Amino acid sequence: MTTTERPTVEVAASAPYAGARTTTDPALLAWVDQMQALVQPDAIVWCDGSQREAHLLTMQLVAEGKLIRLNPEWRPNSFLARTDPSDVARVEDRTFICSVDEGDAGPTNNWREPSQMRAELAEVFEGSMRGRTMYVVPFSMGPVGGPISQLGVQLTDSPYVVVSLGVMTRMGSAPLELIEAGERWVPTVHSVGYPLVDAHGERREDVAWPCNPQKYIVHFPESREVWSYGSGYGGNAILPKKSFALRIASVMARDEGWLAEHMLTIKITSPEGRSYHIAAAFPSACGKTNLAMMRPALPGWRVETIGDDIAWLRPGPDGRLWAINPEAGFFGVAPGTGPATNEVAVETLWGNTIFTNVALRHDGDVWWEGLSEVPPAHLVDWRGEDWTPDSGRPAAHPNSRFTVSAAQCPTIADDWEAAAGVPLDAIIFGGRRASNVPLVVEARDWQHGVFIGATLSSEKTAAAEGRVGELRRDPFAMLPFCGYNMADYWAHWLTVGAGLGSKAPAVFQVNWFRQDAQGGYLWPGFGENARVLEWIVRRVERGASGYDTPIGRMPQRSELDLDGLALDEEALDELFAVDPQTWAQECDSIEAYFDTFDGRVPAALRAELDSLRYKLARM
Ligand code: GTP
Ligand code: SPV
Ligand code: MN
Repeated sequence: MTTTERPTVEVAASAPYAGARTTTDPALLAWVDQMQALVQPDAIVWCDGSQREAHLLTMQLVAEGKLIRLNPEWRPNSFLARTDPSDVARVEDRTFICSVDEGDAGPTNNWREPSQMRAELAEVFEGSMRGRTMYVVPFSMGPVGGPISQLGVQLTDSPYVVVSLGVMTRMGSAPLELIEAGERWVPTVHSVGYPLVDAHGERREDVAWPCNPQKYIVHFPESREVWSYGSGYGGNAILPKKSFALRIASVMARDEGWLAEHMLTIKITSPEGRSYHIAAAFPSACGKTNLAMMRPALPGWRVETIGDDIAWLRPGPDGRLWAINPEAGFFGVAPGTGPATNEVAVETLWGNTIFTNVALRHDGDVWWEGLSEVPPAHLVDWRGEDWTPDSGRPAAHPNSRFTVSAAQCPTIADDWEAAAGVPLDAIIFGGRRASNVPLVVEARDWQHGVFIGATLSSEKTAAAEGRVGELRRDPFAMLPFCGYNMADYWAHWLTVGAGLGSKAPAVFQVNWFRQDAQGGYLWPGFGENARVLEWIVRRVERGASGYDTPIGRMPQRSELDLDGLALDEEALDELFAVDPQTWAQECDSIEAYFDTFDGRVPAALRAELDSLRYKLARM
């Protein structure tokens, strides 16, 4: 039998939506066959990415009680998903990098020996889709056919994930055609780990959010594969996003001379009408979406959105660094998103949105902390329980999220889908630091910028399981996402910079989260961050000089537009304070951190540390 003659789809009586085609690609077919034999689904559906398909799957999810339709009067074509309370965030301690050599995963990743992990996976995946449909979802990260774009296929038994993939990626027939034309693609497989039929043929009822207490988010960097088991939460289950576009892509990028980064991308236009492109890396839940959708508080400035979470950067034929947003949608943090903080996001979410773990209003709309100043008197919280403002717990989960198409964003830039990307003028690193790190500082050069990125630290947020608020190193905001040895990744950044030479983007560090003695934020943040972006643009234009400090270049007071801000001198001093003593301690902690990398830290970064210590000592 030739591949084209094979039976196309086996449709289970219980599967209301059944895609109608298969593929002519022998490698893809062989892989799907092999996976089918392992996970034993009742049916296989090849997804075409059509609106009709998304509609039918959504209707199916509503019928099964897995999505709640919101009141179309307030939120047309929008839905609420409530996860199992145990499945609300990324599980970093169950995320594995299975490189052949343990040293290639490095001390910041959980390493497992590949063949041992394969054996474990074979066990948990065996029969894991019994009683369910397996969806085959071909996808493109980046515009279909673009020179920086990459292809992949996700197998999943979660229609919620399929619908999410339809928003977050370009999926279906168009990427499949490229795969059939012989383009490279990455296989990814996902199961919620809740089969409906056991090994003895015994059936059980489905639940609203199937998942498994045992979770595996597994990456094989050499063979470029992803296996995810037990979770339906976005960061664990939407595999093209963190698993492929960051963990696997970072390894591809290392091998091929590009960069896969946890960065937003914007286009910013000055009152003089000059436009620049900026990418910024902040750890999870540290303000990327907000900066990407900023409405500048400074008159005459305009920010347009290109991406809010991931950027792929590649040196272009002109010697500059070009960026694309590989995603097609936003999987953004809901809490804190409101008219006063991120009005653009609020406008983006008018309809066609999937909300996960937010609260439900009695009028059938959604609510979360920060959407309005005064909470509604009565809500159904993210667990489906009654809630009032004095319940003493948040109504929406702190990591509740929205999934929405980027095209729906009112500030989306006209070049956001430019296949070759946009040329970067500046790169920003940031994090949540209650103390020590100033509002803004410019790196002296690329190498110093890599040092700043490598030593980035931030207080932990609800985006991952674990204790919130704890300070940890999060180099390049990539701690949970770098698919290889972090020290080798720093070396790769140095190599890319050497290739760019004088055409490399300028590098900056920002901190919106510095606190006063009472624990209040010193800086108003959000749209007011435009004042910092203005200085960054002026530095790129060589219109501001700043002044040198041991940790980099900071703005002269006169160079920062603080008009109309209620900031006293004391707060300003604190925002830019560089204390030689606490910085000396910071240096000790950096050295101890570098020492965990088994001699792999590039000498250039050790030299940066030495030079920082020298300058601090002479302050
Ligand atoms: P991921 O999607 O997890 O990668 O997060 P992100 O980096 O896109 O974070 P996001 O922009 O969603 O912001 C996370 C939280 O930080 C939200 O609750 C925001 O309201 C808050 N936040 C964002 N920008 C600022 C700021 O400038 N100042 C303050 N104080 N809070 C901010
Ligand atoms: C993050 O945690 O950095 C996110 C959300 O962007 S998730 O896709 O869940 O990882
Ligand atoms: Mn993120």
